[in-house]
Amino acid sequence: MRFCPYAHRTRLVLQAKGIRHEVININLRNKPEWYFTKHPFGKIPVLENSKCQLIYESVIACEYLDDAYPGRKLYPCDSYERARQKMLLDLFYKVPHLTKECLIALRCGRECADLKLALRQEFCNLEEILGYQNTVFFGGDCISMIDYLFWPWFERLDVYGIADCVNHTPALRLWIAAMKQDPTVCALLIDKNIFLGFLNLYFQNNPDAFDHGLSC
Ligand SMILES: N[C@@H](CCC(=O)N[C@@H](CS)C(=O)NCC(=O)O)C(=O)O
Repeated sequence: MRFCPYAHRTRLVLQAKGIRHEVININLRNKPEWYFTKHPFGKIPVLENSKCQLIYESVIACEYLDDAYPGRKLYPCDSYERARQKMLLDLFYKVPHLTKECLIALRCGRECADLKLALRQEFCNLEEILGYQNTVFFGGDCISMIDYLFWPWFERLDVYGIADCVNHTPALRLWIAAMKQDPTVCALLIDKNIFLGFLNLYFQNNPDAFDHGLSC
């Protein structure tokens, strides 16, 4: 849970909106039976509200939180701007898969030049959008939902060993720098050593990988 980019999205929104919550981490290599009563396939994240209603799929969960709770609205109120953020999200759909495949290839000592090339292409597309809009963030000059929905994969570039994939996208690098200044992003930054420790254990198939860095 602590290392899952999809769960990270929902935690960003909970934090940005100041929603009081409790996080329950699941060991994905040893899922508790009860968890399947929360999600049919035992995937994370799942939100459970005070009425015991369950919401899964990170993008849906984030939108639900934005709609159902007070605090600053992360999606724009304007219908077109909201639709535009969803179109941007659609453009992003290859990034989670490509970053994961790059990580697996690097960790398994496999060639990943083609995967990195494909990822760079996706980043060039995002770069073009920032250049065309001439804004720091994807939704404009202020951080908004789309930035939080993208962020977890960019935070992971370094620990995954693929930070060089943004070398040729200066606007995207400026966006990353701006994101790192955001109090919500800062509050949830994952300690690099703990993350690397998790990845080492995970790729050794160690069942305790998901508990790495937790104190009893
Ligand atoms: N589309 C889902 C993806 C969630 C997902 O794949 N989560 C991974 C962890 S990063 C998971 O639950 N894996 C465990 C499994 O597949 O059994 C979302 O956006 O929430």
